[in-house]
Parts: sequence; structure tokens; C-alpha cells
Amino acid sequence: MAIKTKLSIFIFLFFLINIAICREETDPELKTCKHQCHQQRQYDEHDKRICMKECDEYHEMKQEREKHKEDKDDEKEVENPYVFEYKDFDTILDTEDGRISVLNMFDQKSKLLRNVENYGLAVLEAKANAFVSPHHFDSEVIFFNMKGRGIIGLVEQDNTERFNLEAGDIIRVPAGTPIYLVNRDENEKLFIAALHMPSSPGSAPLNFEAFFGPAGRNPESVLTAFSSKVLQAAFKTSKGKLESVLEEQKKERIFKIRKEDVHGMAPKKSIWPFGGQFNGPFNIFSNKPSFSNQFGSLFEIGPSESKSGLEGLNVMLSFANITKGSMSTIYYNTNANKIAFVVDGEGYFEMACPHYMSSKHRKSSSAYHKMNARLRPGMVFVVPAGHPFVTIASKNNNLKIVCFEVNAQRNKKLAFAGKKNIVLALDKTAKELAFGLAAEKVDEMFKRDEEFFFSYNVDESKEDRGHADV
Ligand SMILES: *[C@@H]1O[C@H](CO)[C@@H](O)[C@H](O)[C@H]1NC(C)=O
Ligand SMILES: [Cu+2]
Repeated sequence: MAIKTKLSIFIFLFFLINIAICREETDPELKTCKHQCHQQRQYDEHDKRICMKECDEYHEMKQEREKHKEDKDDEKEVENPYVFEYKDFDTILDTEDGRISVLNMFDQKSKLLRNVENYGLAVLEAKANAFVSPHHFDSEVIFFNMKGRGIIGLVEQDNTERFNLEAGDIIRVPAGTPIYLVNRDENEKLFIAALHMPSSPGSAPLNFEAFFGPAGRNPESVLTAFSSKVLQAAFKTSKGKLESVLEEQKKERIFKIRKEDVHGMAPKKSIWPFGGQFNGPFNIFSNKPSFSNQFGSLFEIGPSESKSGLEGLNVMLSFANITKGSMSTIYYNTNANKIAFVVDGEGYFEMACPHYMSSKHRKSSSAYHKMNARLRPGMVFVVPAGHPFVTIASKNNNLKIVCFEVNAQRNKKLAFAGKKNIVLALDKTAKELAFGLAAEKVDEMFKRDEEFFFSYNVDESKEDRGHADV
């Protein structure tokens, strides 16, 4: 028994010594510190021990500080679940003459995005005079032509309707409709954003599958999924003939075409007053802006807009053009969840979120997390309903943002700042109770003449420089 105890004490001491050695070995500063304690001639043994202890304490503090610094660094790299960059998109088609990339919200594992998880965003980029082969989607789609001049062909059961697409045009493509696209400009690229949504409210989350076909092999036509016997019977033809037709097209799905072919596809002027099966495009700039001043403008089209094609869809589209060096007000959407795509310019985004918790802040008392990001063209950010946010344009360029707002019915934009804001709107008693100040004092701060867009100018002599320098 006694021997056993002695042995365990020995082992215990052995480990202690080892740990001490390891520590000293790993940190030269601690080693030097302790060494100097021994070198002090005027120190007696007691002094030396205190000195060593101080070295250890200092070393612990230093380690703590370093750990903290690492935490901070981690925090910087924590992915903002509301913000997506181009690398987060899946490129479903990538050719010399154009590409299609998709961001499927359902694939994002973050619970914070469940409000938009049934939606997907696709971006098409087509070079001058490029042709995008016929394909269809298993989802309802709204196209927004962000830049450039296009043609869209929508295939009906017995013919094809073609429309020109200008910048700012919106067109709804019913689920399953075969479409093709053409960039009819000889020089400029065509950029189209597309919101994909389930074709009926109750249907399963979006698969987001593009079906290419009937002709061509890269990617393969959907028809290649069928057995040769089925195809021979269906087309009443021989195997050889089948292959020669279906596989003749060796080009990729987006390719440059001749000018004559582009002209050949120009939409016919419709003389038939009732039009075809499809709603033609509706231009977002054909409406007066909802807000406009020298600091920016906001154009919107919602489901109540007749002939927009958005009837019954519960989706609103908007285009914000924030003047360089300006900002939008701090506001939130009461019902709508915003999927925003940065078209042009650069800037900064800030949003308050009570849901997001980094692991380090789980116990922190501050309930709202500041979600922020620098904005560059091609980036997407999501703003769920009820979340106050701002967007700010850089000093150098206007910031242009296309937004798809889902669940737009009954939506209101409620601002904290500007001519109309929810603080001014508070009745006097509630305002005084809420602020603990005279209502006039509160109004003094919250009153201003501009609405929705402001200059992003802060008197730096009075303010600390914040994070939001853009
Ligand atoms: C954006 O606003 C600027 C003025 O600040 C204007 O010159 C420009 O044409 C606007 N762009 C679009 C696409 O509306
Ligand atoms: Cu949140």
C-alpha cells in the first residue's frame, strides 16, 4: 500500500516536472524570465520563488491574451450565413461564350435561411451574339434582365413566342416552359438574374434542375435517358438516323451565332391585339420610382401591378441605385424576405440579427449580432423579414442592387430614419416612455427632410471611425 502511494506520488511529480519542462521549452520568454530570477544576486531563495511565480503568471496572461486574439481572428473568418460570393454558386454550364450559375438556398444548411429555402437564384452571363440552347426548369422562374439586350424565345405547344429583353425587363416563365435566349448585342455582354421558385406553394423544395434538350450532347439531352428502342418507336425511325439527328450538334449549350441568325430571330411585331399565351416583358423603369432623390432611387414592381406577370406570385422585384457616397435608410421589411444581388458598384451592408450566435458569443449579453459584408458585383445577401439593415455605396461608384422579395403581399418597408419613420410615428406618450425623454427631444434627433436615401457623410471630428468606412 505504502509503496503504491509513493509510486503514484513519484509519477505525479514526474508529470509535473515534465509539464514544467515542456512549458519552458515551448516559450523562450518564460525560460529567460526564470533564468533571470536565478541570476539576481540580491535575491534569497524566497525572493527567487516569488520571481519565478511572477514569471509563470505573466506567461499565463500572455497565453490567455494570445488565445483571445485567435478567437478574434476566428470571428473575422466566420462565414456570414446571409452573404454569398460567386464561389458559393454552382456553375451548371460553363462555356467559352457564357455560363449559368445557380445558388440554391435549399442547399444552404443554415437554419437562418429557412424563409428562403424554397428559392434559388440563377445568373446567366452570355457574350455578344451568344445563343443559349433550349432548356426548361422544374420550377417557376422570373427573369430580370440586369444588363444588355437579349431575345427570349418561349415555346408553346404549337409555336414559339419571342420577345426582346431590355435592361430592367422582367419576364415570368411558367414552370416547365422550354426557353432559349440570345444576346442580340454585337459587343456587350448580357446579364440576367433569375429567381426560381416551387411551381406550387405546396410542392417539395426546389430541385433546381435544368433539362437540356432535345438536341446536343454537352450536357446531354434529356432524351439520352431513354432507351434506344423507346426513341426509335417514339420517332418512328432507325437507330442510325436517330443518332445522326440528336447527336449532330457537337457545340456546347451556349455558343456564338452569326449576325444573320440573330436578326432572323428578332421578334415579330404583334398585330394581333390579344397577344399570345405568355405575358411579355414588363420594364421596372416604366414605373415612377418609389423613392428618388440625389442620393439614390428605388424602383419596385409587385404582384398588384397588372400586366407585370407577377400577379398571384407573392413576389416583388426591386432595383436600387444608390448614389456613390450615399446610403439607404435603416429599415426592415414587415413580411418580405429579400434576396439581393449586387449588379454593379461596390459598398457595404450591415444588418441586425438576433438569431445568429457565434459559438463564442452564446453567453454574451448583447442580443443582436451585427452581420456585415463588403459588397461587390456578383454577391448575394439575404435579409429576412423583420431584420433592420442598411446598404451603403462606396465613395467611387453607384451601388446597383436587384432584389427579389418573396412573401411580398402585405409587405411594408418600415424605416428608423428619414422623413417617415417609426419613431416619429410613435404617439407622444409612448415615445416619452420609451425614450425617457421629452418627445420634442426625441423628434429633434429623428426628424429629417430626406426620405429613404441619405448622404453617407459623418463628421469625423465628432465621431469615432466605425467599421463602416467604404
Ligand atoms: C443610377 O443613378 C445615376 C445617378 O446617380 C444615373 O446617372 C444612372 O443612370 C442610374 N442608373 C440606372 C441603371 O438607373
Ligand atoms: Cu436573424
